[in-house]
Amino acid sequence: MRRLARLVAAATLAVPLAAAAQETTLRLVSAFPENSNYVQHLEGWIKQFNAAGKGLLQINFIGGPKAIPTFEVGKAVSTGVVDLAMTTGAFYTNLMPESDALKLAQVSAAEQRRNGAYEYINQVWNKKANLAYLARMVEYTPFHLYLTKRIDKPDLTGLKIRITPVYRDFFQAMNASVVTTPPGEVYTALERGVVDGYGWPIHGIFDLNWNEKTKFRVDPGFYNAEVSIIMNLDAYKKLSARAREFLDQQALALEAMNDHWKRYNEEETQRQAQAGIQIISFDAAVSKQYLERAYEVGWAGIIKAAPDTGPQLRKLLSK
Ligand code: 173
Repeated sequence: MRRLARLVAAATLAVPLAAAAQETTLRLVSAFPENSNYVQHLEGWIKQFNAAGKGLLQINFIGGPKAIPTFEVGKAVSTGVVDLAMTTGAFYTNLMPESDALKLAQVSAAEQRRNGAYEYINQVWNKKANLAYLARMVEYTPFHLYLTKRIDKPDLTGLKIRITPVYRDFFQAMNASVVTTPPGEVYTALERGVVDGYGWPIHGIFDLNWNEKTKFRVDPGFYNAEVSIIMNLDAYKKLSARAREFLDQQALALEAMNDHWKRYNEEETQRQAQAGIQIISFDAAVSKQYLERAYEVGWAGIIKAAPDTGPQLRKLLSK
């Protein structure tokens, strides 16, 4: 009996082990905190990815900035410490300054696949940072300036504002003094009065309780918030043709969900109003100047830092 039980155990073990030998598991980290809506969106995708990819390809979600700090995630993917990341270009400008250009896109991710932008992005990302650019999972989302103090014109003289590279050139052009922090440090900076405001998309300020410290939102919003999935290029090339095809399909499916943000942004805008966050807006002429200035200094910054690729990115990403 005991020998039979052992034989049965060995036989049932042998099958999953054989299957596991065919299956590749990719390690993924998030540069955004684990309690952000981005991670929620990501986890829904990973769940169906793993269900569909059984026996072929799986994703193991390692965690957020506690695993790898926000501004070190790009390097970790580039060097193969992890295979995949959910991050944004502003977080890996230390690898390639033009990564931050994706925020300036005025054409959709779907259009970027049609007009050659996606291909060009991959060429540049491959060559400069050993990265494959798989999919854009956030778009249709403006950034805003949020404040604890009122302003009546686009002049931030005397104000200290939390930034990432996304906002640096624009806020500095309005005379702000700036301090760079990852998302995970915004609440403490607000609480301690270290900053008088911050840049962030129209959605997500409730995820980390910033609403508690936010009095004003400046309209209009500007740019096009980008969150994407990037992959270590060697890990991508090492996949079997079948696994790579599956991954590409799944990436496309993630990107195809982006209409979600249109609805979500409307809900979040209402939620901000209900929370008593007041809107600061300017007259039509000043608003127009505000937006034009945002793009003008945004592209100038990219082209200065990356004169070799900036102009072509501008051509492919602008309307
Ligand atoms: O941290 C940020 O403000 C930032 O750069 C960003 C970029 C894309 C989406 C959300 C935040």
